[in-house]
This record gives sequence, C-alpha cells and structure tokens, in this order.
Amino acid sequence: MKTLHENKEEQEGGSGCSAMEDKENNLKTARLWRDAALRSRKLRSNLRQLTLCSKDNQIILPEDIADIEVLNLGNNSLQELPDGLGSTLNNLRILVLRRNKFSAVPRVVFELGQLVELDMSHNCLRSVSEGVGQLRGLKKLCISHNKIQQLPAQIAALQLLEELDISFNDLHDLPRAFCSLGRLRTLDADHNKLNQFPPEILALGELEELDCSGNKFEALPADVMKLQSTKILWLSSLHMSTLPDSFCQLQQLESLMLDGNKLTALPPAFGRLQRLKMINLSSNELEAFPQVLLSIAGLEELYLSRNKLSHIPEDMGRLGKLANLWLDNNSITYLPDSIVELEKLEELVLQGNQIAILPDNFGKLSKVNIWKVKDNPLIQPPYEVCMKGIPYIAAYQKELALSQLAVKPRLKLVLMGMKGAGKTRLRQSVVGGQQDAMGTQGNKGIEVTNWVADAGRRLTFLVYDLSGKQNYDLIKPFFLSPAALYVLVVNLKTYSPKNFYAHVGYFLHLLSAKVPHAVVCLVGTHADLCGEVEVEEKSLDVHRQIGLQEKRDVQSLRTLALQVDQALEQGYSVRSSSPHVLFYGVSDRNLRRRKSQLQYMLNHRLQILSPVLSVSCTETQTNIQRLREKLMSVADHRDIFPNLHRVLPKSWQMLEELHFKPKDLWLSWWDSARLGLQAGLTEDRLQSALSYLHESGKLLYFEDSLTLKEYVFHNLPRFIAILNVFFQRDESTLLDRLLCEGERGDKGRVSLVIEDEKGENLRVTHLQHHVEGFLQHGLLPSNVIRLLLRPLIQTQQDLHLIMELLEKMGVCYCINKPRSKPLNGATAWYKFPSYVSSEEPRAEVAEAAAGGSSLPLCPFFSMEQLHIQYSFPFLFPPGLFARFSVQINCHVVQRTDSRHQIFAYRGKVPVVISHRPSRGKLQAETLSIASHASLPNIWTAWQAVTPLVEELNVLLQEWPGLHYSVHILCSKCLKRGSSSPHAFPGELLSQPRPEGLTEVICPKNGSERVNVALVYPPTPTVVSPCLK
Ligand SMILES: Nc1nc2c(ncn2[C@@H]2O[C@H](COP(=O)(O)OP(=O)(O)O)[C@@H](O)[C@H]2O)c(=O)[nH]1
Ligand SMILES: [Mg+2]
Repeated sequence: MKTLHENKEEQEGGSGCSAMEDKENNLKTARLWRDAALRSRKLRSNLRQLTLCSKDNQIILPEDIADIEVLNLGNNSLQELPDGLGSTLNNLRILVLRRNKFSAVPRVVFELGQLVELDMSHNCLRSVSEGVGQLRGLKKLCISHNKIQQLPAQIAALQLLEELDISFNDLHDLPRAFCSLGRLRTLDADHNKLNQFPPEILALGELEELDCSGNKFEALPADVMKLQSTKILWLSSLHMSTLPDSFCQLQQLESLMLDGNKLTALPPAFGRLQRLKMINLSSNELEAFPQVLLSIAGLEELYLSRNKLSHIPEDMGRLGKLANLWLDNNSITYLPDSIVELEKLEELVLQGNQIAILPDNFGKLSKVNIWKVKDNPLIQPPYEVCMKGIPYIAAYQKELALSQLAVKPRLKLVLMGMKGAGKTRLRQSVVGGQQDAMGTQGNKGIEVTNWVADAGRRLTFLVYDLSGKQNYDLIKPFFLSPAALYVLVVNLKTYSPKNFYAHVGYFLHLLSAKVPHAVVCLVGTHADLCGEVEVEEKSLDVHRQIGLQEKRDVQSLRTLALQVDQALEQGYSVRSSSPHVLFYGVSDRNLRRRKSQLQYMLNHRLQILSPVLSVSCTETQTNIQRLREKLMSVADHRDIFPNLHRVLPKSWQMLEELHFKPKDLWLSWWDSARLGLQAGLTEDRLQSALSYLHESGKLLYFEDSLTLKEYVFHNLPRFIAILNVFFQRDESTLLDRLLCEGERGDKGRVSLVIEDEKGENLRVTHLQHHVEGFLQHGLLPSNVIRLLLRPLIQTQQDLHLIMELLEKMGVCYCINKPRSKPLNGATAWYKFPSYVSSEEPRAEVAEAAAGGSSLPLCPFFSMEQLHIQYSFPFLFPPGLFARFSVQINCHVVQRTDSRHQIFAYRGKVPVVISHRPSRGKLQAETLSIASHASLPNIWTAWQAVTPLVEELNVLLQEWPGLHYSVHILCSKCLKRGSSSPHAFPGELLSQPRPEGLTEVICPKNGSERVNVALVYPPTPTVVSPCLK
C-alpha cells in the first residue's frame, strides 16, 4: 500500500494534466488506504509497538525488546540491521524498514517466523532472495520502489499472503509459481516493465484489487475474464487501443481506471458491467461518446477528460446516479438539455471545450460544488455569469424567462500606442462630429468616448484612449480586458525599424500578457508627413517585425515546453536524485501543470489583423472612413466577438442604461435598487445583474467587500477622471488644481490661504510642499486629496469611498489607519507607491537594511537567507511592483520604500522586496522576496516570506498570458556571496518536503549539502507560484 504522499508524487500516470490527477490519486488513496488502515488498525491496536530513529546512522536497540510486536525502523538511511535483532524478536509481527538504504533483504529478517507484515519499500533492493519463502505467516508484503528485476519462485511459499505491493520496480515478468498465491486479494504490480499481462495473475481467484498501470504491455489477453473476483482494476497508461470482448465478463468490477490509453471505443457488451460505479477514460482517443455507458444505471463517476469528444448524447440524463462528470478538454460544442436532470451531480467539469450556450434550467444542478467552465466561448448565459457559478447561471436563466430579450451591441475599443502616436487625434477623427467626450480631463490621461458608429444597427463603440505616458502604467492594465477590440497606433513618421519594440513590440507583449487572445488592428498615423514609399516600407517593416517577434516568442515557449516534456520523461525518481537536472525535485503534477500552462500560451496568441492601415488625421482624413468601416466589419464578426450580439434579459439591459444616467459619483445600494425596480428587477434579482455589469466592465460593484458592497460606482468616466488627477504627475497642474477653488475657482483671485473643510488653513507654500512630497515619495494627506479632487468629489463620504476603492484596486494605501478601525478625527495619510522615486531607502532605514544593499546582509554568519526570485524574461507587468507594495501592506510593519525596494518587518523578522529592472536584452527583469533567520529558526523566515509570495501569486493571476519563472536561490551560495547563486525550481514551494529527506544538493559549489528547510517551506504554499 502507498502512503498518501507517495500517491501524490509518484502515481500519476499518463499524459496531459488537470485537476483530474488529484482526483485519481485521492480516489485510489482513499479506497486502498482505507481498507489497509482498517485492517492494520485492528491488528495493531493490541500490539506492543516500538519506533526507533537512528543517531549518527546507528540504531541502538533498547535492552528489553523481546516482547515487541511492531518495530518501525523506517526513514533511517540504514544499510544493515543492528546486531541481535533476529534472535531476540520472537514475537515480532510487523516490521517496517521502508525508506532505508538496504540493497538486500537482511538475512535475519527471514528468521522472524512470526512476521505477518513486512514493509521494505523505498530501498535499493535489486532482488529478493529465496529466503523469503521462510516467512510463511506473511499476510502483507510491500517491496515497492526498489530496483527488483525478478521475484524468486519461493515467493509462492507465502501461502497466507493477502496483499502484495511490487509496484515501481524493474520486473519484466512474474515467476510461474506466482499463480499459487491463492489467497491474494490485493496486488500492486504497476510501474514495472511487464511485457505482457502476466498470465500467472489470471489464476488468482480471490484477487479483488489489481493495479497493472504503467507497464509495457499494450493489450489484455482474451482470458482476462478469469479475474472473476476483481472489483477494482487499474489499467492506466498502457497504450492499449482496444479491450477484448471478454473484458465485459468481469462482472464484479466496481472501479475501472483506463486513463492514458489509446482507446477509441469500448466493446459493445460493455454494458454488462452493471456493478460499475466509477470509470476513468480520460486521456484516450475517444471521438464518440461511448453510448454503452448509458446503460450502466449505477454509474456514479465518469471521467472523460482529454479525449476528442464533440457530442454528448441527448439521453445523458439516464445516468441518474452520476455525481462526478468530467468532460474537460474535449471539443464539445453543446450540452444536451437532459444534463440538468442529473440532479445528484456534485462535480461538473467542462473547461476547455467549445460550449457557447448552456441548456436551460441549470438551477436544477443545485448540488454541484465543483464547477469548471473556463476556456469555453460562452455567450448564453454570458461568460461572466457562467464563471460565477451555478446559482448565478440559475438566476440569469430565470431572469431571461421573466423578462423580454434585448440586443444592444456595444463594443469596447481600446487605443494603445506610444505617446505622440496620434491616438487622441485619431479618436477625434474617427468619432468625428458626434463627439461626446465623457472624460472631463480634456487632453490628458485616459479618456472614454461613446461613438455611435451605426445608428441604424445601434452599433456603439466605447472608445478608451489610453495615454501613452508611463505615469499611467499602473492603471492602464485595468483597461485591458477580454472581449474588447484593440487598435495599436503607430506614428509612421517617427517609426523606424530600429525602434520597433518601443513603438509596437512592447505593446503587443503587454497586451498578450493580459489578454492573450485579443484582436488587434494596426493603424499607422502621420501618413501625410511621409512619402508613399516611406509609408509602404515602414508598414511592411512593422508587419515583418511583428512576425519575427511572434516567431521568437513561440520558439522560446516551445523550447520550454520541450524541456518540461523531457523532464517528465525522465521520471520523478531521476529528477529527484540528480541536482543537475533542470526541474530538480519537481513533482510530475507540477510539471504537467506547467506544461499545460505553456500549451495555453502557445494556443492563445494575439489575433493581429493585417495589414497596417495608414491614415492621416489632418484635414484630408485619408483612410479614416476605411478605418471606420474596418472596425465595424470586425465588430460584426460573430466568430471574433460572439458576445457582442448576444441577447440579454431586457431588465438587465435597462438596468445598465439607467445606471449610465445619474451624474453622481456613486450610488448607494438603495439608489441602485430603485433603478432596478424601474427596470423591473426586484431587489432579490438585482445582485446577479449588478455582478454581471461589474464583471463585464460596465460599472464597479464589489460584492465581496464588506464596506464597498453597499455602493455601486456607476460613473466610470468620472472615476477615470479621478485616476487621471492622481497620475498626470505634473507639478504645476497639481498646484493649479489645489489653488483653484473647485468649481467656484477663480484663479485670478487666488488667495494665499486656502481653507480646508475643517477650517484649518493651508498655506500655498504648504500645498507646494505637499505636491512635492507626493511627486517624490507618493505621500498625500486626505485633506489635500480632497482639495485636489474637487469638483470630482464633494463630500467627505465621496472621499472616503474613493480612497477605499483605490485601496481595493491596489493604487494606494493608508499609512496611518489602524487596521479595520476608523481614524478618530486624525488626518489620514495615503501612500501611492508608484510615485516613490528615491533610489535609496531613507537614512533611518538604511541602518536597519544593513547599508541598503540589495539583500539583507547577514550581520551574523549564523544567519541563513531565504530568497525567492521571480523572473520575467519577456515583460515585467507595468505597475506590478507598486501594486505589490500595496497588497503587502497588511502583512508588514515598519516599512521603508525606495523606488525599487521595500524593507519591512513581519513581526520581528525582516523582509526585503526588490525589483531589479533589466540591464540588458538578455537579462530578465526580476522581483525578489527575501528574508533571513538562523537555521533552527528558519521557519520564522518562511512565515515572513510565504504570505508575500502568495499575495504576489494572486496579483500575477491577473496576467494569464505572462511568461515568468520562480526560483529559490541557494542559501549556501548566497552566504558565500556568489554572484550567480544556484536556483532551485520555485515549484518546490508548493510541494511537501519529501519524506525522509534532510538535505538537498547544490550543484554549484562541488555538491554542497543544503538543509531541506532552506529550500522547502514548512508547509507548502496553496498554489504553485509558477501557475495561474
Ligand atoms: N500631420 C499629422 N499630425 C498628426 C496626425 N495624427 C496626430 N498628429 C499630431 O501628432 C501629435 C500627437 O498626437 P496625439 O493624438 O496627441 O497623440 P497621442 O499621444 O497618441 O494621443 C499632435 O500634435 C497631433 O496633432 C496625422 O495623421 N498627421
Ligand atoms: Mg493622447
């Protein structure tokens, strides 16, 4: 039997990957382990037990051990047994020698005539000697995870044997005599080199559980039906392409694992397996749903992930007992209506298919608690609704039934490109006379305009003009959302092949990291200033270099994918024993996840519409009409923008319209509910409508925030105008805003003193000082913010809510607010980390940071460093460091920030977060989280680092197409001051420390040993840092 841990690490067979593996493992573990545990508990409860650990690789036996019945010497690196074991242990029933270094079964073991259980798994056995035949009382024998090539015939003497685990060895066949093990009930023979299904097994009439997965044979014998007692059968990863007809006579079968084969169909009589409760057919080559399964009425779990199914039968509803249905990663286009009749369903996994529409009455599936549907082109219900879960889908479908239908195509159009590319001018040209500027900021910052492109068809574009200035880097990504059309604007006059990356390449990298599948249209402006040939040549060059960049990116992703494949082929045992390999110690599961993530990035590339359309935004307006037509025709493509023409409940549509009208900054929940009533939505139906409007970017409504859920931020243009105030980064504009008295402002009359709300006087010099403080250190007090934002905000409550919202978005944080308590009258100070400009931490901190170097220097040599490094080879997400600065604020104290570094404490443990911008093309940009402690206290450093790592992982989930990797730098190398410390794979952070492992090897400095506690955290992080 295997421990839970081993199952996780080593039993995953087959190719591909998904959460399915966890399932399989858990399932097998649960079943096998439960029985084993029951049996041994019964047996052991009355026994005298002794567990011994070695000291300096020596076991010292206590004196009086003659009565011992259970002896556990596992995990001791033993090569031989301590003297005097055999003769004294006359009562020994159970002997555990797992995870040692025995190269043969010690002779004395064979003298233990009373032995009932023997566990020699995870050793270095190459064979089992004949002596094993002497252990005639043995009921349970485990010799898995060795290197055994052959079993001795004498094993047949173990006539009482009930459980045998010979998995993970090098067996090519079984001895003839094996067939006389008549009492055997459980046999694990998986992951060996069996060339054929061993005929000896067929003679085992009592066999209930059999695992033959991961062997070399590719077919079952016709007389497989002799396994008449078998209830649980594992035949994973065998490359079988068919099952013999006789297979259908295994009528006791309850659980059947057939994943990772090459099956294209099941035999016609398969329906005879009426006791089957669970069948796993994942990772096969099924193109048609195996119809015979529908006749097995008792089926509770059906796994069909990673096949080639396109159709699910109409009468699926017949499987009324089904609790788990996994259909992910197929090509299914729609689900049968009867699927909602599967009312016992608890797990429904559909991700990675082609499903656009869900059947009605999804509310019936109320028991479903595992629901995965991402990576489907869902339009009905809208994707945003589907992602939120079954209750939301049910509410939507109810709404659709209650309300009339409405279509109102409105597409988000995003203009990107360098400063001076001509975005704003282009927008003005395209939108033309009917310009209705929703932004109030004039020509600064991010602006939103409504462009009614075709009144007849009511086609509207919501045009976002993203400033090209770097100041806006932090907030720009918020506006890059799926289901928008992107226009990348290039100034053809200033473009030259040498600055391709700045003009074009960078923006494509940025977009593909955030919205991997986005549709991009390229527009070249300033054509009037270029000659015809110049336009032609530059357009072609843009085109050519986009192709090159794409080719390079794909190539490096492919190379990585290949490396992962190779590491997988090596197998976990090789990877975990050789520190030189690329994915040292990384579990199969983590590797497979990594692979599927790379595959995702390879499958989801930007859709770039060529060629570059050149325009002039001067009076001639050359090609502007063509551009308009192009945008409209792209929008009309149902394949590209399926969402655009979807039908929504009219009440939702109306709710959206009604929310656009009020000019206030926010609405209370009750205001919103009143609008809901006007639209015909009762209060109980409002929540899901608002949540849809939030998810689809129409307004902001945070249902998961205690304070914010009482409010609806419906006025996006005004909110964007507020963001623009904070990010324009211009001293005189800021001062102007402060000095003019809001709407009443009359700059000619600027007084020297401005009264703030509390009647306190703020002198002009004061304000100047604040503006400087803001631009250099990102600090502003709330009373100044209030002045700054007039007239966009008016009341104290406006200010309070806006600041709360900005904190939620990770734009700033309050530095003096007692956690979760209101400030008692004191002025709140806010920190905007993206404004921190000083390169060095300030003086008082430099001391603490040991000279402000890039790492916490170890003041004592006994200190060990933990250093987790994230590297970003293509693109460092703009604003990531600033947003991370905000997110960690609730975890740290006494922080000091400089432009690229934060020094802080978690409790008493120091942490340093450093951002290292790339210093050359070949060097990746990095972000590191580091801490230190003495070795015995290293867990405190892990405690300091882990929550920050998890925060960063959460932030990185916003970038589904981003390529990055995570490493744990070798503490020994760091201590030596090495300039290129060895980097252990970051995946280890999410893996449990391997049982029995105390040290890992660092290959850098002549195979130095590093304590395992410096590489693996005490408890694994929730998600692997390298995964999304
Ligand atoms: N001659 C010419 N000038 C243009 C054209 N498009 C934009 N401009 C000018 O280029 C400058 C930058 O344009 P703007 O729209 O502000 O660029 P943005 O930073 O991308 O928004 C402005 O002075 C525009 O008037 C064009 O097609 N031809
Ligand atoms: Mg502009």
